[in-house]
Amino acid sequence: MSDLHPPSYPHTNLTVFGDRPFETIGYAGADAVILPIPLDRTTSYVQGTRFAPREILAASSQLETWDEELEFDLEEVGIHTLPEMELPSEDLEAVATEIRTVATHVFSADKFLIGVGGEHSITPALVAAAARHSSPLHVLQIDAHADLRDTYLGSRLNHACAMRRVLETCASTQVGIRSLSREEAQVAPTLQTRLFFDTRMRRDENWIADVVDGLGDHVYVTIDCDGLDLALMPAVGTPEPGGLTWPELTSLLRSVFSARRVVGCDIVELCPIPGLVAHPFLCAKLILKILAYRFARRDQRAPPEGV
Ligand SMILES: [Mn+2]
Repeated sequence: MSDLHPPSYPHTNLTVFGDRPFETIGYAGADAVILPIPLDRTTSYVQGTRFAPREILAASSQLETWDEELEFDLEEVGIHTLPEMELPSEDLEAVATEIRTVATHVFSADKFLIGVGGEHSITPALVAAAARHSSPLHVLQIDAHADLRDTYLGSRLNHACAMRRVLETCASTQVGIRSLSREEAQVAPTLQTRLFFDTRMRRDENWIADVVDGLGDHVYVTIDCDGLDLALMPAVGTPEPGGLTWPELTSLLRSVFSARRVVGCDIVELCPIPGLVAHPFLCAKLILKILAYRFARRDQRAPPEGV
């Protein structure tokens, strides 16, 4: 069932992606919908993910609409930014239900959803909504952490359990992993997931092709900011040395979007450092690249030979 009206839910501020040059269209005509979800409940080391959506949207006003890599103007894409969710103060089950309801509304209207977190606990609800619309779904996770714990600090909905919950919905591929517990390492081979450890990616120059080959037809991409090189992205609550460079991340995404139908994505775990705009800007630019890879013509999207 498709609904041309935007989902209705409690919300706080409304800052739109890219400011006015991008906001050319209302919800009904939008190809892509941005949903700010400022969840900051189970972050285990440093808190601050609640500030990420508004910082990312504020930074996005500085973006150019022209993508030089694909020679594509983002003004050709109908982008609609929904207001920032005001999440229920009760338990995380209520939060997950609210996120799943809103996301289901958007996916049912056949729109490409970009969830802007917030902590990683938002992902299972977004994936559950995406899987109802596009099945079978496959999740590609970019992250330093495997997030495969069954419970953490007494909760199954903790951000350290995000991928374990995702695997209750669909299979996954995990990229950039360099931090996991012994319990996670032992259980991983029994789960429907493929792990690409950061150390393997350093040794295997064909890792991007291997990642893409193993994906299903319909893909959801979840990007935890700590999957990136710590030197590039220190604004995270649980930092880990190593990680993907910007060219590695964008090459991977370009290949995935070129080869598969990506139905939605999220960017999570940014923990802005006061006074430093580089990290929210990186996330805003990442959204721009994702939109270009998703909506440029197929012949523009294909990576150059040999990449
Ligand atoms: Mn992580």
